[in-house]
Amino acid sequence: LTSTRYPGLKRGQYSEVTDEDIRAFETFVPSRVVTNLDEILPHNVDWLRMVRGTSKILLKPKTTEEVSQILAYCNSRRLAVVPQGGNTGLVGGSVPIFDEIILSTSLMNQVLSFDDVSGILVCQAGCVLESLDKLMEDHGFIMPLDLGAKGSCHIGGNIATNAGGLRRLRYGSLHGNVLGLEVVLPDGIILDCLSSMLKDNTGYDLKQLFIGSEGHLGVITTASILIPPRPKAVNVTFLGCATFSDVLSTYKLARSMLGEILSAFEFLDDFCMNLVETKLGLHNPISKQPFYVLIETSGSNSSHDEEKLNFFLEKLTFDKIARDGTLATDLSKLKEVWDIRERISESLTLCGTTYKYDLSLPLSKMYELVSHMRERLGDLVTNCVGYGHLGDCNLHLNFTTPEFSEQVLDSIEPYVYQWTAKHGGSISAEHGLGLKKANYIHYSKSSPSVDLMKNIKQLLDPKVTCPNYLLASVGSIAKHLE
Ligand code: FAD
Ligand code: 2HG
Ligand code: ZN
Repeated sequence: LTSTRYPGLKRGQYSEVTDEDIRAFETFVPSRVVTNLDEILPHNVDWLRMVRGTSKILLKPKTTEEVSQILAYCNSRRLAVVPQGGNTGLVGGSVPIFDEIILSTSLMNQVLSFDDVSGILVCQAGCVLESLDKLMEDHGFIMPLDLGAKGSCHIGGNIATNAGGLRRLRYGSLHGNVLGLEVVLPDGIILDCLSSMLKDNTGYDLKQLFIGSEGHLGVITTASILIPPRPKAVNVTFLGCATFSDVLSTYKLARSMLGEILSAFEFLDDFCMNLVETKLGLHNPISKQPFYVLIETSGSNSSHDEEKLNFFLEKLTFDKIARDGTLATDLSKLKEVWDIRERISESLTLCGTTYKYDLSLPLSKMYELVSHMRERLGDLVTNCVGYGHLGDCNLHLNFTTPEFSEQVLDSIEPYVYQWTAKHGGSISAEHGLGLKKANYIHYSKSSPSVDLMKNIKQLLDPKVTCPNYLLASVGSIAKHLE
């Protein structure tokens, strides 16, 4: 079966779900086998509404043992499976392409333990990030990651994509914060790497393989995470700059003058600001400028932090690096400013089709690409915007057109990837490969690296049949190109 929706994509040699299979699933997850197509629909379509599968079955396990039974059965029957968390992924990896079984972690939402001395949280994969953060707040702690999709994304999905987000600058990546994982392998075996110890150098650190593996190698069922104490003083300053070079000078100064209290450094261009103003009705708290910078500080002593911030702001103004700015200290103003940054993706979805690029680039080259693409595409696109996690060297470059255009896509890809590779960047900084980027991995990884990834997939999921193993998920899934 070749898909007319995705030319070139062909369903693999997998079985189709029969009534007998449904009866078997009913014994594993009683009353949690969904076959009603209306109920399945939101799980078949991705957040960007660009990738749509045709799955007719959704399974909602509650326990690791249930996941294990499901995967062991699917493996023996050669049924394809796609693991799904909050379905907020941006690269088309969280939904089926054909009729894969959707395994949702939405009912795996139990917090198993939290130790407020060590700060170690153990929870199931389906816990929603924002709920975990609220719970941690009650204990005086903070989740080490935060992102615009916090209200829907699951911690298992965050770990499976190694999500970066808005706090990575301060707390580092999930490769460091995740202490242990429990994972169910494609054949149903439960791999217990659920250590809650800070140090463990006995053999290979296997859990790392699953962080950022996008559901290719197994289903993450439980995680143990090191949670930092919640900072007592949080301030946000929102600044306007005339040039991108001034944005970079602001960053350099912020690192030297704010030091250990700097917890986020985000930027957006005025094209983004126009979108959040016109599409979402958000309010720009400062005068119009070509670039905006959001700087967050988090510390333990508010007067000490404010003093540092004031010196920093004075210097920026004196040196004419920033043209305007505002300081937010109370919660509602903090949220107002963060909304401007966090809701850019949402505003883009209201413009028609979005073409998304999530790139790591040297800071000196970051905005050059945006300007260059704006010139290259001209009137072909309605919007060409640049924003992102500047403190992580991570640019989000987005384009929109009223409707999908093959011509626009061909003018962007693979050009953007070639440009990125030429400057030593990464073609996917934090969103992963999913369906959309998998064929471009060679721009960021060497052939021996890709071959080793394929061998690892083959080892863990020997029944996989597709030639492009990186498009394959758990249980010999059918997402592949031929
Ligand atoms: P899903 O979208 O359901 O799945 C993502 C991938 O992980 C899929 O390949 C899926 O098969 C796999 N998967 C899910 N759960 C499991 C599991 N338990 N075991 C194995 N595999 C699994 N990302 C960033 O890095 N930084 C950001 O700042 C950021 N901001 C965002 C803002 C918005 C508004 C949106 C919509 C997305 C944003 N993202 C960001 C994308 C990001 O990847 C996701 O939001 C999040 O990490 C995915 O979690 P999820 O539970 O929705 O996973
Ligand atoms: C963000 O940082 C997310 O806002 C989404 O990673 C980026 O939509 C995007 O391009
Ligand atoms: Zn991001």
